[in-house]
Amino acid sequence: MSEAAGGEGLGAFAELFGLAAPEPEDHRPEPSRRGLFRRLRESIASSQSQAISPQLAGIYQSTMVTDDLWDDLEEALIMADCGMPATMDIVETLREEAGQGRITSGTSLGRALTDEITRRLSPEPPRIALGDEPTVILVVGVNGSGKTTTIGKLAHRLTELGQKVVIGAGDTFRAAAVEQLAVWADRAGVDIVRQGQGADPGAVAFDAVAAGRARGADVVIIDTAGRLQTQHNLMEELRKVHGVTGKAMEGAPHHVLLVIDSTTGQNGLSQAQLFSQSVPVTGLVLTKFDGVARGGIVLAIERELGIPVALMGVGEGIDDLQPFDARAFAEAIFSPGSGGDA
Ligand SMILES: Nc1nc2c(ncn2[C@@H]2O[C@H](COP(=O)(O)OP(=O)(O)O)[C@@H](O)[C@H]2O)c(=O)[nH]1
Ligand SMILES: [Mg+2]
Repeated sequence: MSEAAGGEGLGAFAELFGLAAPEPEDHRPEPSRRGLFRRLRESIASSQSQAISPQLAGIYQSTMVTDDLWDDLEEALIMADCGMPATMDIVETLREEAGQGRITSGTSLGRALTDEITRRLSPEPPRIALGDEPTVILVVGVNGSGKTTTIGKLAHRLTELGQKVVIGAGDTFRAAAVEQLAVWADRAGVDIVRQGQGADPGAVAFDAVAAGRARGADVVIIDTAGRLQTQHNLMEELRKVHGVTGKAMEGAPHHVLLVIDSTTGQNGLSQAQLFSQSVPVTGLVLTKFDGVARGGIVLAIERELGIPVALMGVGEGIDDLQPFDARAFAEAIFSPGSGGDA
């Protein structure tokens, strides 16, 4: 069982969903943001030390603002997958701050960098507000990005918060996908609505919403396929599922979460562009952050498409999902020592 077992971090979830935070059963204090930062850092330290570490060391050891310092910063941002345009924006902003005398060393540059990334990623805190009727969440993303796993983790957290959850097995393309979701439903202790392999995913989504309403569910989460014969077919199918969901209940889906795997790097931006052309993506889930600690792609996505990050996957366990915290994210990637040796 992971460190986070037993409801740790529930307060942040309650906030994300606009729910009242539950009384902690064992009276352990909620972990602070520092605690979240530390855990993120621990989970990524080894993988990151191979990546951005030399640049970060270069930055934080610098006692003056030199050309080398700006080069290190630029490289660190590129290696963290922020993409060229976002990197250039950030460097320019920080150069202006340096010009105004607010950045005088590597350490103050590091602090300004974290502030700048936080500012860019959270103009306002992301919310997945829940209403009176079931709130319907459609989960989309390429195959293997972590959709099914995220749905299992999310169902678990919502259940812990006293919400009744129904999940719909809308990935009917692969038989194993329904089974995998059923295992997660079982673990989280929630109902699953499913049909056989090859069933119409729209029909499954419709049934899931109908079942959610009939059973008085608070949240209905719908899984989808991430791969079909062609990209065009996949996008058409998602558009259909989205439309059918709206027929089952006016206003649904209320949220469309796009799952992005941190390890896919720059490709995440094209994925976000592609998916948001077929469905209105309302939030991102950045998965597998534990593996690479890059994930700067969310800066590129925020810059190009204005889609905020809602959740972050930090492992394969049921508790390894956290509401996104821009500052903890920025610090986990760019703080001194986050590379292990700086
Ligand atoms: N390390 C790590 N692995 C993850 C995370 N999220 C998902 N995975 C793994 O990624 C693989 C694909 O996940 P899955 O949910 O099946 O992806 P889907 O095809 O989008 O439904 C599985 O082996 C998951 O255990 C995460 O946050 N961290
Ligand atoms: Mg899946």
